[in-house]
Amino acid sequence: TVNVNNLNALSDLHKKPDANFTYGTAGFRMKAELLDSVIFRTGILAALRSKKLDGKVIGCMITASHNPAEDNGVKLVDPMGEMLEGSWEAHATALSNAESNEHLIDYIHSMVSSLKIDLTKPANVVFGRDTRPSGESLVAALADGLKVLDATVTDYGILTTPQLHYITRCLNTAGTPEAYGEPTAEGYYKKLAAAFKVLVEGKTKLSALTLDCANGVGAPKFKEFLPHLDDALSVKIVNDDVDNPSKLNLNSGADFVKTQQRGPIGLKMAPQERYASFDGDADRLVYYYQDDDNTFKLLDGDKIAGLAAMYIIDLVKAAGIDSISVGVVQTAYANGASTQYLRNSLNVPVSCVSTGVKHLHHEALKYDVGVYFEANGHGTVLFSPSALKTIHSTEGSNPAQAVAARSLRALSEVINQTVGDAFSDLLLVETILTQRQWTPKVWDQAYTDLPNRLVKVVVKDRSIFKTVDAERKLVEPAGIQDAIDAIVLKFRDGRSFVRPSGTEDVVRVYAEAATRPETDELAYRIGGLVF
Ligand code: NG1
Ligand code: ZN
Repeated sequence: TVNVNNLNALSDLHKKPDANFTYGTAGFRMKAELLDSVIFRTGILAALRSKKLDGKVIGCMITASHNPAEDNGVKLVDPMGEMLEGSWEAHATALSNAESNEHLIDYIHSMVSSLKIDLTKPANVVFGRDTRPSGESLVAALADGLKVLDATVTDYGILTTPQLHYITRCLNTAGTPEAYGEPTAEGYYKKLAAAFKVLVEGKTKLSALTLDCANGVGAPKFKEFLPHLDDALSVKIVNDDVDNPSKLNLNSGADFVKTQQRGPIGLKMAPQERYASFDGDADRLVYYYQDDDNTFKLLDGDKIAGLAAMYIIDLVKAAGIDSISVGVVQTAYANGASTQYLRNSLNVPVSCVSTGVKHLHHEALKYDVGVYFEANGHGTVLFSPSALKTIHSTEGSNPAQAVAARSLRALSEVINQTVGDAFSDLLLVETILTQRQWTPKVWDQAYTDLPNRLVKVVVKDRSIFKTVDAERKLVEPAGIQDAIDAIVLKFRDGRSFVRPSGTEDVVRVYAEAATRPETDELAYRIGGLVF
């Protein structure tokens, strides 16, 4: 059983405030001052998870991503670098809400017996954090939680979220045929850089990319990374001020650019140049440029997915291995024009799943090569074991096939297989643009986005909103969906859906239609149904 005295003493240092917590799609996330007890208990959970999995290494990332500087959060990473298994989210929530040390111990014991956790097994946990100042004391709370069950821990300091996912997978696969790389930031840089150099070898280098790091962890980490590229890529970093914590994500970063549909404040854009933004923990990426008539053009997660799918389909054909199935996974927030492009121009199967990366990741595993992106720029490409086997065993029967097969191998190395990764995705996009010698405008010409509008509606109780069909239909409150359908019918290319947010206390209304005025009117009318 658990050493109760030890737990009491440690838990008394991290008393639960009067609040209710939920481990949601983004883990726990809130004002940092509320998080101390939550993170302490997440440490206990991480150790239990490791023991349950026979001592496999569990990752723990302290970050609040694109949220304001005063927020923070925590997410657990399972052994292969994926998100915490869904069924454990409820345990995370229950532990965080236990009202007393006694309740906490009772819950731990109930987990131990119902999940058959052998407490004599070792627990191994690694953790990292973003640049938020609150991270330091929260790491101490986490370390205390890990002491409760005598976990062996390694503090990796400041990292991007995808780096921690990568390291977790490396540690758990070391010495096996699935070995993923050296379990350090340095190892990560080396792996990505080596693959990228193969992909752009012999091609004319593009003009410099301007990269907005949202004044977050992406800035120091991308600066560490650049020398590994040996000048294969020119990047000009902006918004790299991590010494002024209040600037984090402020008027900058991928979320700002995507939701505001404009460049970060203070960035002077020149026509036809390439720009990109990371979010605050460098797992999201969006690109953008300014057209000749000075209009702002966004190349979001949907555009990245389209570009990646197009390129991979071509490579697979060029390598003579088009038995490999390529599929794309989106959510309902994907622009309708992107879905049309994928289905009708690329002839690639497209699935739609609920919001949240774990759903996309899960669905993408069904394809030999599964491309998944949320419109907000979070996504990656997964290569199945059988696809990897084919790619590695293909030599090609002529030089062109051999080159394509080599590119596919390098692509599977440059792309982070654990989670959406802004560094990896940036290298993926730069690879394709370099290979094709494309400007952002040429990339953008694949299809034209339908005008769209995303609105937040504050309601009394968002829990009464229940959806089905990958969140595209409301079943409760009764009657609203019929009203939505009736309105949508009146709009050309109209599409709209309503769902409760998993991360904010709001209901989101999404609308798209043939023109901007029609889209705005559609969003307004649907919003009126919910309000
Ligand atoms: P919610 O708040 O459930 O809509 C948001 C994003 C998701 C995902 C999560 C996790 C939109 C519309 N929603 O979810 O895509 O990124 O946050 O961070 O962008
Ligand atoms: Zn993020």
